[in-house]
Amino acid sequence: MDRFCLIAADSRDRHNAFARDVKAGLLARPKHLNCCYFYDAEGSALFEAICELPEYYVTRAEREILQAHAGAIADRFPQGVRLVELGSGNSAKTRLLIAAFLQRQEHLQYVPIDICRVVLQESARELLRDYPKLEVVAVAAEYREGLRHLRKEAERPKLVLWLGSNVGNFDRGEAAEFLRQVRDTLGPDDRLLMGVDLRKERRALESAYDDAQGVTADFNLNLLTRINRELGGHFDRNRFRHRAVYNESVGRIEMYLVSTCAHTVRIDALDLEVAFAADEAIHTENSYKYSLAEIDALAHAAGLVTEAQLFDGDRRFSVNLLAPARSPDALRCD
Ligand code: AVJ
Repeated sequence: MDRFCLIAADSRDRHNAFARDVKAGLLARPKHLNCCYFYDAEGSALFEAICELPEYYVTRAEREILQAHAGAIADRFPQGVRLVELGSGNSAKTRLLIAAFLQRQEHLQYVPIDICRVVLQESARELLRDYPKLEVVAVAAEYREGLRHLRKEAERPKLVLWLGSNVGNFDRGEAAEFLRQVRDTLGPDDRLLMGVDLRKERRALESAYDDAQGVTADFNLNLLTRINRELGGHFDRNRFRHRAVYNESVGRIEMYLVSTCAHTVRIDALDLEVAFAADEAIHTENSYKYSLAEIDALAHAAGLVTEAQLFDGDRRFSVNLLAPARSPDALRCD
């Protein structure tokens, strides 16, 4: 199929990185696991289920914004612009933008970058079926790898998408540093469209990350199942419970897997025995929330300026259109 191409990182390298990170994280105090490992095929499917939950307002709010503004966003770009998306997942909301651009230009190249190859392939198939004028260059890779891809093709006109408040998984300083690297791949007419979840009252946040049906708990616990399958782990999911708490002073949801009793877990491939005390937690995710001032500070620290800031009707979520700030050198030349 000549409208599709997949660029994938070496699966052996990724397996080794998983083994190394799990070992380091479970030997650390406090114990932690990197949230990028949530997204195996099962975890990605569970995340898609989260996006449909009544409590998880994030996806709905962002979709509402894109529905209202996709056309106006597309109007700002010249013919022939490409869409590059970091952490594209199933690209469901991106369809709104793809459709808007395809109403304005004959062809569109879309470059989804995601760590889950299964999801990339599946969603690319559906996109190509639904949009005959679309070309998909899928990149199965982590953000770091994705940045390398952006750098390689920096000079081609593009809109970079970073939706879903994926930025929330980074500490604030790391987020600024990552965004600065994204900015360095932007030409003067290129833009970044970034979805950022907003600070809000504790109750709404904590139920969004600890839903009544227990889908988020399953999503969190799936990390243990993945370790069992891929690394010969012997975790018993019944001995752990999901915990999500809003740490208001730093403005982030923290997710944990908490051991319900004192016990030891063997992981064969790591030749490791991990001891858990009763109530000992593994920290598995941070999801940072932003005030408007914090979004401003983030953009500024990354060398970006806000061209447009869009909200859903309840002002729970923001979509930010960001341009590279003109460097002092460029100003001097004018
Ligand atoms: C994909 C990182 C944006 O933080 O809201 C959802 C992941 N974790 N429920 C988020 C997630 C638990 C999600 N992000």
